[in-house]
Amino acid sequence: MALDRETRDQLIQTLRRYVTERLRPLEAQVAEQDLAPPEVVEEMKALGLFGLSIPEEYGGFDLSVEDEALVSFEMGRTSPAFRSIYGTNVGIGSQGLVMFGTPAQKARYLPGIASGERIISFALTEPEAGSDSANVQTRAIRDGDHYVLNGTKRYITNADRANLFTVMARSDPEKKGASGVSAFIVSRDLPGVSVGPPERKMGQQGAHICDVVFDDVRVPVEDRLGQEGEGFKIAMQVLDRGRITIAAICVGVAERLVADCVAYASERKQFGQAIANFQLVQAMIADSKTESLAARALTLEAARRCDAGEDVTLEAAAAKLFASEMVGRVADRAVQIFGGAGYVADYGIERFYRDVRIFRIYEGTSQIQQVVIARETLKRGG
Ligand code: COS
Repeated sequence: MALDRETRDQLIQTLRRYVTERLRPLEAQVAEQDLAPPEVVEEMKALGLFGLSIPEEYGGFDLSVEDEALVSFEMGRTSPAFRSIYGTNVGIGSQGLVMFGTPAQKARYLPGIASGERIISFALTEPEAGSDSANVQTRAIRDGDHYVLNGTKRYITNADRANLFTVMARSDPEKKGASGVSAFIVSRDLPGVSVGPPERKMGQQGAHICDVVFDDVRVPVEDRLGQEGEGFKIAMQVLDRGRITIAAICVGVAERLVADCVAYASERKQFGQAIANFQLVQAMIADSKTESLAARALTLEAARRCDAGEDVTLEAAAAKLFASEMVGRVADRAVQIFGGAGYVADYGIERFYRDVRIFRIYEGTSQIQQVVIARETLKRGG
């Protein structure tokens, strides 16, 4: 549902204030402690962030993809770890349920997801199924009115906080590829589900990724999403929408960094004047500004087409590819403009430089986006 202009502006203003006054001062602390304060999680619940994309009848805001992108532009203007707190609940964790769940499944799970009482993660990736996600080895073998799940999922965002997982597993071991995969909603408290410790990683401290292991986990048949064999397509459609959101976060981070560069370059003096006066510094600011505007336009175009019900596989991949590569270049220029201060930890710029690196990898690497874009372009004939 698209918000009316006034409500949308109010929401954006509220979030802008929250990011500026509340989240930005906490960035260094969250990175150091690798933990978001519990009171911030509670505030995000109160703001309704966990239910942005969940239908109103289940307690969410039911935002259009475009409005959600506008929210992500704002939430992108701080450490990406903050957005991760609710990210899987509004994004890849919940969207399979929203798009393909039965009314009974939605009624059972979505209200808790929208309120933030339940945390849901998306469990597709495995040790041997990263880019080649149709190669999932986790088994889901039918046994009466249950499926028995066995296997390991890897790098699962929010897994340590999750009490639900959207899991893609092979229900037909005879079929090697995508058509043998089904999707399930799996509760963390089922016997046989275990979660590994958070990985130590390059950036985005405060957002955790872990292994999730299924050892003879009996999942009731009524918790299968869609029909048997539809799990891969469900995952791909979830990722199409997720990629638009990742692009939007990249735009938000880029806008933040451009603003930080302008502020720093206006204050920092060399050769007797502010370095913002130097055209070689201006060139870096101009390139970053231009590219972030281009990514913003591309992201909004993909979001609007998605809202119009169009197939946006190509547009979502293009937005994600361009925006994630763009924010990498913007962060690199930010380090350059800040010079020595960009390299030391106190200014936070090197932290963003590390934080943004994952955008080119998760929810499909840049190379996978290129594959998707090329395939779709060839299919569409141009
Ligand atoms: N929407 C709907 N259906 C889709 C789809 C999409 N976006 N993408 C693929 N499908 C369908 C195909 O149409 C095909 O259906 P049919 O068999 O009925 O023709 C089926 O799914 C298999 O698709 P395809 O043959 O394209 O599968 P591939 O194994 O070649 O894989 C890529 C396609 C590489 C694009 C896919 O595996 C991918 O996106 N990988 C990256 C995964 C990823 O993002 N991982 C990050 C994990 S989440 S953090």
